[in-house]
Amino acid sequence: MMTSKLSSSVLALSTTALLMSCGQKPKEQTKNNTKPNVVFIYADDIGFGDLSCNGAKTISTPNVEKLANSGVRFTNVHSGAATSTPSRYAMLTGEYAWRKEGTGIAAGDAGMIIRPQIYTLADMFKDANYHTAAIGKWHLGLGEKTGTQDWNGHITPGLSNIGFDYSYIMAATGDRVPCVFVENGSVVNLDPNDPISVSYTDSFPGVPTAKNNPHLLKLHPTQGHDQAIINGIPRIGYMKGGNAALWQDENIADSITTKAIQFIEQNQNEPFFLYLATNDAHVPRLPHPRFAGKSGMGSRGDAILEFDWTVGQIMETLKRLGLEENTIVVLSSDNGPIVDDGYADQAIELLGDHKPAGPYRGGKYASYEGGTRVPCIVSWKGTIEPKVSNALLCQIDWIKSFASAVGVTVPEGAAPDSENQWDSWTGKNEKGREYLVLQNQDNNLSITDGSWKYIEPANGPAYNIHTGTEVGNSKDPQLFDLTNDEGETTNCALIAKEKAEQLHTKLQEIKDNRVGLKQN
Ligand code: NG6
Ligand code: CA
Repeated sequence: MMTSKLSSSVLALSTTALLMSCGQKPKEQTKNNTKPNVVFIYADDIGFGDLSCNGAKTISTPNVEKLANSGVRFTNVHSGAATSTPSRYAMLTGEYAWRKEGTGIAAGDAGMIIRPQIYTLADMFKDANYHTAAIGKWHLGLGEKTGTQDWNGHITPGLSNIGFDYSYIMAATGDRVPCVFVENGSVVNLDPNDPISVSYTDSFPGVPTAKNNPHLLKLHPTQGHDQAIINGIPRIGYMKGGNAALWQDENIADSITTKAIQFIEQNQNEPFFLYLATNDAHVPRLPHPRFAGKSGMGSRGDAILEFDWTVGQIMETLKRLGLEENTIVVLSSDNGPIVDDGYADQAIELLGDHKPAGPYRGGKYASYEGGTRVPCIVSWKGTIEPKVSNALLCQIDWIKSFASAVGVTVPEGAAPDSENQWDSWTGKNEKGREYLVLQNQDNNLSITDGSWKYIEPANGPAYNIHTGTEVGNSKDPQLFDLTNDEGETTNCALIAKEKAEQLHTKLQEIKDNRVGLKQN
């Protein structure tokens, strides 16, 4: 590593000398002290109330708390959707996922959902000469078409086609096959004599399934999760082979964190953008044994402690390398919390008084605030004043906001639903958005202006068929006065008719407004 660094700086020097000797002005070198590094730490299924900085009393997350105390802690930031794939799609593209077919929760063999021609957050950072990486959970598909990836060769298109110089990812989720890491398009540690096969339709003859072999399981499903058995854990989808490449569930956080630290170390002398998407606290929750029993809340709580540990590791690395004051750290989550998401891991039994969504109603999958109102911290030591902000903002706004911060104009039509809210993200003001449209698991929409929330009448079950948790679908319009009723207990659609009408009209307008949408 030393050698290659040395030789590249020698190369840079000699290029400069060469250009100068030819009478040309050398292109200005990008220095780390001219552009801040940007690190996104993106949790999975961690709710607003799961962190002690947001008021959790029965669990302590000191590293997140320290970060919150050093930056802006937001109380009204939303993920773009109440589940992972659409939420991540919206965040990375700046386009509401409900505008785009095929952005629902992706299978592990889904084709790449963000096609190469779409302009992404990572493309934007590349335009600003950043070195970019995605490490951790991906869940936005890989390869040309669903079910056609060559897991034993080079999987393309992939993240390098949408702006990431480096990637080390889980293709989908911890509970979906293939249970392997993919580094720059190739499965890590693959033994060519034991090739991987993946199917989301058919089981592989001779390979035991969870459904027919419950005695082989070390963790049992409560819903679904009855197909492949990997490491004794039942999963979604079937998989055969690739034994040497399988991740160890207990080591996922360590692997991801190690790769993130390496990326920071290797890029400490240039501006970098790191999208670090943790597996914590998604199911199956198997945090490293050093966290076992530490939360007193079972593996869900322990996984939250593991997430906090990851945050601590990243902050320590930035400090050790002297990058703290030149790095913006953003922390958030892809959707609201869920307690039992399909495994008998005692999350419900051991929950006690803990409120994963804090004061908000619902959680993952839902139109209610708990579905998308997620933890969010933006910290930039020495530049951003610590404070609490109640501005209404969405992760979809990061692309245009950071573009303005690093001096990039996104191409015409790109990131059509994103707003430049840089002054709100940095706590200079609390203006935030005027309106925000959100989607639940069924793509049913709601709109909020920060004070009021309107959920459009919709077909579909009121409860998630697996988890039994409410998702907000109702045939009647719903209106909540968030200022006086943050827990959305009273539907005032029939009382505050004018407000309901106004938000309904606005929602239609935003739905119809496809102006500027890029063809893709
Ligand atoms: C659901 C899974 C759930 C989780 C979710 C995606 C079942 C019964 N439930 O279908 O366990 O994987 O999909 O979560 O299979 S997300 O956070 O990635 O959107
Ligand atoms: Ca999630």
